[in-house]
Amino acid sequence: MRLSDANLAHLPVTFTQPAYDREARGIGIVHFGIGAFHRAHQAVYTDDAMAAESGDWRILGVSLRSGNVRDQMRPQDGLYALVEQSADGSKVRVIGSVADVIVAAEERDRLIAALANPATHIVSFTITEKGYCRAPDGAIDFDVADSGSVYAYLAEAFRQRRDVGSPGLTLMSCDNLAGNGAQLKRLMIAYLHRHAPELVSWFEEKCACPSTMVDRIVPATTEADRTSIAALTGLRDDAMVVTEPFSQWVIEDNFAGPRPAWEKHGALMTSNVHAYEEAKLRLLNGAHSALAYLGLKRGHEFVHQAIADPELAALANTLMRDEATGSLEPAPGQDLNAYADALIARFQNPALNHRLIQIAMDGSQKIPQRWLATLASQQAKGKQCPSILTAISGWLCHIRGDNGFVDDPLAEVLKATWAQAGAHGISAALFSAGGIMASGWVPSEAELLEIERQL
Ligand code: NAI
Ligand code: CS2
Repeated sequence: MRLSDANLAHLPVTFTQPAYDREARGIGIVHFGIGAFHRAHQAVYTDDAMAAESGDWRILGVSLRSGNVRDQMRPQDGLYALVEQSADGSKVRVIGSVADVIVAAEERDRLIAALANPATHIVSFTITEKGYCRAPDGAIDFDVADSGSVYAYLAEAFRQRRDVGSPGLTLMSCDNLAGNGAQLKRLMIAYLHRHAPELVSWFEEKCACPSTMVDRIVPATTEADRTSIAALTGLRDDAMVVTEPFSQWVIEDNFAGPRPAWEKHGALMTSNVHAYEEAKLRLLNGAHSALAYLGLKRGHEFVHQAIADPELAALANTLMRDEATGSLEPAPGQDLNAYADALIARFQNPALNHRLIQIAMDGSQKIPQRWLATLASQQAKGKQCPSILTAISGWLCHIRGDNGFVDDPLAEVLKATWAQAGAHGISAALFSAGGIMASGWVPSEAELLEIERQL
């Protein structure tokens, strides 16, 4: 038996179920990239908001790549279990905020109609760092953007909304990018300038792109997870997600129209997302990536194993408490040392099997905001970051293929650079001026040698 509206009654009473009439609620949000994170984060805040008050805030999920999630969720009427796991055990609830999932290329008309529908107020994204089609210098890469990215669908919807006088949309990025809202706006305008210049002023006037800081650790779901939930519920659930008890969402209070009252359910609305975002990207994600590459190098598989390794624990602590913290201007009341304590505890969660190889993915898209920003800021203060240099050497080993397949949009370029530069030139070839990873950080000769000494 499969989880579905009809089978909800079969669930143990201890499992929280959607506390509203799902069929009576309309779609108000279109979400691109309905992966595991969205289902454990934004969809949960939205489920809470709909349980507490009226409002048509159901979510139409959109996949730009495969039909997997559609095929997992549609037979379940969009329902799925959220399993919070910690050393104290697991807590299960069923989420009802997702109405359906479509594959963009297969249901283009339905997608455009949903985006153009005046009842749709918010378009949100968790399409990964690479989904925004940025070139290494941050500009839009039209080779990628013109092959089935989000931008074309949005442009068509803008046209239809403008032509009938419908209100603008809020485009809300929920990806781990620095200034994610501002980046999305800049890239969308660049796309419109090339493909629909007549829509630029409408977009700028009518639409909003708030930045957000998003945080909840959500490992990719495994077959073992699905087997255990089926044993627990007696129902098959292919769309379930596993996560930790902790969740945080900081949202810039900049919307083009109405929105769910997420702030009544734990989200923080603020005019200053920046400080939260930078701290999270440089401390949590910075340490995550270091643990990923160095942990794999030392034979670990999961985050909780890597953080239990005394050498890596020491490195993660130095990276967070000295190097990253030293590069930041904390917001009033933001205690970064206490934050680092909490992050270590979250990394240690023994019940969360977060694979290092999952975090190791897309390093070329992640390292700039996780490490290079810290290096540049500390360099401006005349300081070095030995832990990040060690982590960089771990990444270089990873892109060399030491851990097997390299899942990265720039994998071929990185591999070719390795082949050309070799161990005594690779870091300069990548990070020095003109390199594909060049940034505000200008590595010194000593730093380059230190990285290569550790390869
Ligand atoms: P996932 O692998 O479950 O889902 C990724 C989604 O992005 C899928 O829907 C996929 O189709 C789509 N996607 C991938 N590459 C794309 C591309 N080039 N263009 C358009 N769509 C693309 O991953 P998950 O866990 O949902 O993470 C997605 C993003 O969410 C992360 O990259 C990160 O920015 C953010 N995030 C994830 C957290 C986590 O712990 N998993 C926590 C905080 C943020
Ligand atoms: C991880 C993040 O895969 C990764 O890159 O570092 O997804 C991390 O789990 C989240 O940002 C936590 O909020």
